[in-house]
Amino acid sequence: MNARATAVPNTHPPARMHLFVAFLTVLIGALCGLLQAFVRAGWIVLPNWLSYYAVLTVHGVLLALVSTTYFIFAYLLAGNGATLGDLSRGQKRLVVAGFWIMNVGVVLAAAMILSGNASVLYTFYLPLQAHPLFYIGLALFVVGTWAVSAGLLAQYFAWKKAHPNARTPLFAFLSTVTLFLWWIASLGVAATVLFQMIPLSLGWVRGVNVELSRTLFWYFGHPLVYFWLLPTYMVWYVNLPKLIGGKLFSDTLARFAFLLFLVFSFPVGVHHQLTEPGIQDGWKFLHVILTFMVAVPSLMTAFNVFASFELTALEKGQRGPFGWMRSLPWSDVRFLAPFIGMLFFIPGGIGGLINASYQMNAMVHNTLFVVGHFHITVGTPVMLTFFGLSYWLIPHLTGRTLTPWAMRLGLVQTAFWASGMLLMSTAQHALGLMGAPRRTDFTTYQNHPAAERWFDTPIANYATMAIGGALLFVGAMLMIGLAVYLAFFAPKNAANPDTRTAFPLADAADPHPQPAFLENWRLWLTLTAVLIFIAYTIPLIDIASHGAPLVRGLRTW
Ligand code: HEM
Ligand SMILES: [Cu+2]
Repeated sequence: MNARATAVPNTHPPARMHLFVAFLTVLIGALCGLLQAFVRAGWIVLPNWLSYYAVLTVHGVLLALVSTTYFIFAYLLAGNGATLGDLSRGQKRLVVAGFWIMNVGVVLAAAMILSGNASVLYTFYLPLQAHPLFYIGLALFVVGTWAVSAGLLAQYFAWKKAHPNARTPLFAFLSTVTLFLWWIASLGVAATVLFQMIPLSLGWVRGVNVELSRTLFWYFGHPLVYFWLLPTYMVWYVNLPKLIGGKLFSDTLARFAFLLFLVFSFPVGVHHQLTEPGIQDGWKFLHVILTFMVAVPSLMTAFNVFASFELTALEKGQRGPFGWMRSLPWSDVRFLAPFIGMLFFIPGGIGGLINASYQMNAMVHNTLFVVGHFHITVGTPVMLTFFGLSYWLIPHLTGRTLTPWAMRLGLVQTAFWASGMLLMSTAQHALGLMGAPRRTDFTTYQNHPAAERWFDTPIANYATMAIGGALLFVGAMLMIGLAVYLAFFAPKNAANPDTRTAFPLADAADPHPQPAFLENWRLWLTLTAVLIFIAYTIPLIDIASHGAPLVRGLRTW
């Protein structure tokens, strides 16, 4: 073997399998998105056997819940392999078993949605009642993620035991925080699925406490967005500085920001329930205040990432306030795609502050504004980062190479996604401010004048949304085509088949050992638990003891 050859860790095969499913779900999810945008513009009418709400449920479930999770596990597996090495036999078994359990869960849930038995949207709020197999599928999916996470966490703790004096590589540290966050978050959704939804759908109980279920859902739902964002930030911290030929500004700051995300992601879920009666406003106030705390690690991240760009520019001899711009590799899709994602995150974050503000929330609640918001958060910063990542991760995992023409097509793909999202999300934000609701099939509300404006205003127009949606769809298809090419057809490195694209790991500019308390998991997990306890105990007791009468399940479709 060549001296420069990178040993292939045994995390590669499961990482490849996860990536495969991720792209498959993007394919179906994007098709649904296109249909939704066209239906709402009045351009197409779905056949009778296909309900708008089934399509919308597939879209939300597959893109937001499923594809993200598979992308994340693929990335974490590959990165843990690159920094910690092989999984033990037992760990690998857990990971592979988890992958298949997740798949069974996804197939069950998808089959129920597509057969019209689970048009409950991706939030599956009670009292909407789906077929029991939908909930069983969800439960299996979550259990599968627990197994994969357990394998990865076990790998980390085994590594730590074997290297008592070494400091954990940055990637593995950040990956561990992410997995802890997922574990703690998923307990909430598991609780409502197992103890409320499955018993209700099987007819074991006559009614359920809806407010309790929603609160458990959002206890999970907010940290869920951090489960998407943390791996995205990992790409920005660990991989991007290397790809641009520089260093991460501060390793310590990155670790600390992640710990703050862990702590502050949980006691904030009620900011999704500001319009709900049944939760006292004092608690809503507390959750809103804590929500604004999450801005702190977010700004720390923005600072750290842009400081890394600046540092790289200085090292390359670029000076002046815009020197960093001249030093970045604009024609490298592996950099450009995540970078555009970052740009979208600026209005995305501002929109988040609007949603979280008590009074402004009342204006935008349940309108298309919210849909615009999550397409420029999870739909762009997260997705474009995963897409950009694929251009090197797939070659890394398959031993093939990113050819120059694939790189160029990748830039085109990124341009389609970015311009499509710009159009679609701008239209959605504006339509929302004009009162257009989210989650509705085509309707003109009996030609109500307010609704007619949604079809004939510039920009704030369903047609703009649909044109954006079409561009996005092209972007998604190009991405999938390129992923297939990179996985199966791109040339192997002919000169030296043993050398594969490395997993790019940046050095940090602050090499001194960081404070030991950063790796004191007991401390951080306790702090997380204490904040959860403070934020949720009394509201949950209130909801359980003064709740509205139990409600029977409903099938509205
Ligand atoms: C081809 C690209 C996409 C198109 C054309 C598209 C289009 C749409 C449209 C028009 C809606 C609004 C439907 C309504 O409220 O009636 C929607 C909802 C949604 N989209 Fe997308 N989208 C795309 C990609 C994505 C991605 C990549 C994600 C997340 C990773 C995503 C997540 C969601 C979610 C969670 C909803 C809300 C579902 C619900 O309200 O239950 N979309 N999308
Ligand atoms: Cu939230």
